[in-house]
Amino acid sequence: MYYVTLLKEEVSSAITYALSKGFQIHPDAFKILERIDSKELQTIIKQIVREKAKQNLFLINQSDLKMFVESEVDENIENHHVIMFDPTRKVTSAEGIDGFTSLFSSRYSKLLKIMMQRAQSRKITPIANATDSKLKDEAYIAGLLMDRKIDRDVTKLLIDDPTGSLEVLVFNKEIQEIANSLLIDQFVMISIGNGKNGGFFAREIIVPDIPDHVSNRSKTESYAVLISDMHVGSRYFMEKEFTDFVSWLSSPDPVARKVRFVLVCGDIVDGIGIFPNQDKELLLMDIDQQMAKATELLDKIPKHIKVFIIPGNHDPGRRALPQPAIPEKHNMHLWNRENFFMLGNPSMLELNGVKILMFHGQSLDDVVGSTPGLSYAQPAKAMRALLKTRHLSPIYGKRTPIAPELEDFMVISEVPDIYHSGHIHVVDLEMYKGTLIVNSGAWQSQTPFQASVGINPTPGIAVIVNLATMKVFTKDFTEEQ
Ligand code: D5M
Ligand code: FE
Ligand code: ZN
Repeated sequence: MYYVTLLKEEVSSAITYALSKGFQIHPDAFKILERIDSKELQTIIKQIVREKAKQNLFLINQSDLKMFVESEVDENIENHHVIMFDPTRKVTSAEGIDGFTSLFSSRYSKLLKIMMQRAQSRKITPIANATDSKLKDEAYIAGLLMDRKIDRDVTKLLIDDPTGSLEVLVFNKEIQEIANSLLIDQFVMISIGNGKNGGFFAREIIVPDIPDHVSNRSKTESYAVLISDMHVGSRYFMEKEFTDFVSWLSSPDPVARKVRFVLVCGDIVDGIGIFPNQDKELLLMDIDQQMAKATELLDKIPKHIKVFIIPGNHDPGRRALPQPAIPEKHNMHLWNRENFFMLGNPSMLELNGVKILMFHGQSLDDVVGSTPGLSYAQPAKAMRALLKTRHLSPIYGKRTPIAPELEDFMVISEVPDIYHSGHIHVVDLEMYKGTLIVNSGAWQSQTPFQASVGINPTPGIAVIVNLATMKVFTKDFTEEQ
């Protein structure tokens, strides 16, 4: 045992343990034992001994240990972050009708400002003036779509601006297609003409949309990993796959070595009382137990990776949008970590210069539910529809609760390079006018509710973006690693 006595105490006791269980240690494995965190070594050896004994294998070799070796973090890879917007300290929530009025008036003026970048915006007439007089040839109105009726061959749009309301008829088939895909309460600009029997008809409908743009890039090759919807505490939470994902972040895999950011887009836990009879689907019946478990799992993410977490509709805290960060009392541990950032929903970040909009995505239910041609199978298309309205949750008073804030924080004022949502539990990627749209799936297998409404989730997959090239790919942790 001459060999052993030269080693650190923790190393020699780990070796003694393995030998006592009838194991041999390959000389190559010996060489890397000292490079493993000595505090963890005993646990690691015990785990390897247990696993290999089950398979009747009694030799520990280098490949068993490699993943536990602490490798140096490359300090040349940038990990710069700026939190550009976080609603946590901004939410006030005005009450009742006053709040609703100010929310919509803020929405109108923010979107009008975005629209001002278009040449046609110079021809905008206040609705009060449009109804007073005979129109000039090219008159535009701009406002929020309050209502839409489809009567046989005619679509009727009711538009509001701060000066009044106007009904616009759409006869043209092509324009009708646009009119019928608009989301209620979204901002639109419409070129109108005087109809034959009084009234107004639409010549053209313009939505705010985003401009074609070249996205910002990181100067050094670095990766952001996008995930969401773990639903810790649910019977359907895929703990093994999620743990494998977290271990991968510390592995010697060349991509993993360059990951500097992990973005978690809501539904961290399954919550309590979120839907009827939820308790039948829970393993952990207490919100703090659920958060503690989530914390324990996330805590294994190595310290050189920055983790940004926003809440979803299952997490503790306010339910109405915009949501402040998950309250500190539920997860003091994560709040106090240097590499963890607890943010609100939605939030905007800049990671190595790349602008990323994070929004859990509750409103996608209303978008899919009200737009012909959209489905849960392709959430990126529904996300694109929101991007075109330059608003994350326009539809007021349906399934998505929206707080009557004085300012509308859900307007997409700045064009993101990456637009990240979850909620639908289906991984879907799309490039739209220079913005990478990502729906990051889930770590929860199909629930009875999802089965009953025909939602087929694609859980256990991480979305990985190279911030230097904007190339994106997925890594499936349901496959044998
Ligand atoms: O949402 C999980 C999935 O369930 C996601 O695909 C949206 C869908 N979902 C959620 N609520 C509803 C309702 N009320 N009707 C139809 N589909 C719904 P999660 O937020 O994780 O529960
Ligand atoms: Fe979810
Ligand atoms: Zn959700």
